[in-house]
Amino acid sequence: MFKKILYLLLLCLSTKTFADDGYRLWLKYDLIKKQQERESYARLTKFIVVNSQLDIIKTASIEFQSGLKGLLGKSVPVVTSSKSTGGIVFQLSLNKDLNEEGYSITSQNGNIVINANTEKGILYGTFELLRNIQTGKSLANISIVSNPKIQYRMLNHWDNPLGTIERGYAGSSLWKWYELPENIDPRYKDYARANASIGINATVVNNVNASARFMTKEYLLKVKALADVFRPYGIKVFLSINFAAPKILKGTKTSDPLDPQVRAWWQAKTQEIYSIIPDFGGYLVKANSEGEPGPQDFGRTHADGANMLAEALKPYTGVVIWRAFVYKPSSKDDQKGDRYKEAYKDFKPLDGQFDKKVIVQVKNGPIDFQPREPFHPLFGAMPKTPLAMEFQITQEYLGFTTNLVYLAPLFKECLESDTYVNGKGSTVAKVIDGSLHDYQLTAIAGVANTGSDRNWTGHFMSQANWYAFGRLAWNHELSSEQIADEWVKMTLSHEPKTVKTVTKLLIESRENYVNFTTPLGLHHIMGQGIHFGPEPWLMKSDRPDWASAYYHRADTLGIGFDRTKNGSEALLLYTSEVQNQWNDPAKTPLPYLLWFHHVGWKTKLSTGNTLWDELCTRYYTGLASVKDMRKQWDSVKPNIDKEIFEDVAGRLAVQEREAIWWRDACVLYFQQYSKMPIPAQFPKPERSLEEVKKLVEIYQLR
Ligand code: BDP
Repeated sequence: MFKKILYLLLLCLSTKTFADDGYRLWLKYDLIKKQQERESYARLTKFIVVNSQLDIIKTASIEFQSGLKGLLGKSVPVVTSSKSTGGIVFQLSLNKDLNEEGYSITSQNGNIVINANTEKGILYGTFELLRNIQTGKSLANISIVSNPKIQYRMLNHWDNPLGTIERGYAGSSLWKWYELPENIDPRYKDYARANASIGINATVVNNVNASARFMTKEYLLKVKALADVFRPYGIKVFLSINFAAPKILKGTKTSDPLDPQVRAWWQAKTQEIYSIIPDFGGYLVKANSEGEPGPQDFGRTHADGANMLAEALKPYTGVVIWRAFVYKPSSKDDQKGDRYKEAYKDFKPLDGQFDKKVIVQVKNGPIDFQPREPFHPLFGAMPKTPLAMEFQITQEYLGFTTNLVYLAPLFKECLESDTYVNGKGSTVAKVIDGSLHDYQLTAIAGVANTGSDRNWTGHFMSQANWYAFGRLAWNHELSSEQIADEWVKMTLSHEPKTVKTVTKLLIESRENYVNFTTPLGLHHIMGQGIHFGPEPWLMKSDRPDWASAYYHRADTLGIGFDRTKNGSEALLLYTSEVQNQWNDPAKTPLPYLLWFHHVGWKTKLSTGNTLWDELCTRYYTGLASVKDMRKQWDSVKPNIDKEIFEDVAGRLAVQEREAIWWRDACVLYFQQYSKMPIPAQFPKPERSLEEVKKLVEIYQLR
């Protein structure tokens, strides 16, 4: 009897599938199902040769062991040398083909050798090898050489001291500031592992709208505790600073960057920081933007402010990352006023005036992380100043955590845009990886989407955006498909049809989102403040350029923002080749049309439709595509963990509701101007514009 119960219990345990809560991200290391496959990997991973005591190397070998334990179900011994074959060798030795963090993985005399110039290279190579196993690639005759194209691959956390996250939708901050430095949440380490696995090597832990308290000794000790956890994973900590910190903390009477006392304050503060965190990464600064203090408060320039901080960092390895996200309300008499041009106007004249330690961080587009933007006109315009890319991973304008939107295509679209500054092929990617202008510093930042939610990102599928950001930061030449394919295999399933279906769903998701929210180049027509849901009817705001009408300019004649020489002239900020692409409304690609032109409702487009009909078509097909996404997701149900399946399915249902909301709002609102009927093939919205407008209150979004 007892034996029987025991047998049943064992059977039960061995067949039970545990619900997956998504915590393990893409580092699941679940046992590979096919025994034959496991054995083929096991034959090549009999031992690991490690003969270094460096912390990061230790991290790599521990990760490798735990990875293989999970994937192959066996313990792999770590040895300091071996004469036998069939093992992995960590080889820290000079390799001219590799840069500081690069690695090679090759089959050599029956072993697989991970070679790198530094311990960080070994760590990244280890994760690459694991990824090869996780995604089912053969290791026989493996031959990989990989160098990161960008030096600083960073996350920017907009996390506040009291645990909230600006534009964060996945719970509260990961950092428990009050409990630090004494209490170290084990999650800090898992955060570091996840980042290291995709090559992220820097993190800014606090909001760009920065509290000065991060400069106090108390907080620096908390930050140090985080830095200590991240260091063995090759991750450096940066801090966002409040430019007025010297005055706020009562160290000086002013924060004027040319004031000797202010300069001395920053020097002393920087020295203190390095005495606490010797490998501190540096400062990230939002200045004179959206009410934040900055050098212009004292009649100084952004360069004056940045150079003061660079001077303070001079004795150390740190750098200054100065953000170009600035815009002032244009004055009433400025007929050509356009937020599009603000950063360019402020920064372009400063090219050549920044210290060598300064990087200027530019958002991908000129307005603000919209579902689609043309590339920022500063890219290519500052050959003497290293420019960093700032992408947003958190979905501030892309439906928070109820919308499945895979962002790799958005990132790639910007990176592959051609600035033409040095002729054809002068892509944004080549600007930021330094190859175009020979920048000595290179950086790329992603505004993080992580939070305290168990699955880190709220929407399970948004994990793919964190993953994609890291992979592209390492190598912007990877394709969106390739990254999606890897991610699906590592997190969801290996079953070929599932991989294909989910990859397709991811790839199409961003265009679908654009279609049901801001098709044809519409932008910034979302709910005010919250940046969620539609609000195209917003005519006035505290600032003109926060109102939707400022951007869509709908009237009885047409819709769109004329940014040509007849309008705001923003288009003139680009090279003539780029201008040629977007100058003529008849030739402007439809995704950018209303970014640059005010187009008549009845104008015929390349699709054969009038503008009005095309606009309606996009809203309706956008919704249809969400319905289709739901079907695609349902079709993979048998191969997806139940908990994850249900959660994503539920969010997709909400997304459909939101797509109807957007469609109804925009079609009904713009129809007031076009005065044209909704094309006959589409059913009319079931509610009135007034009813749709009320949803903001009903959902309590304000
Ligand atoms: C906008 C956000 C705001 C940020 C700002 C920034 O709405 O919360 O503080 O960007 O990047 O997208 O500084």
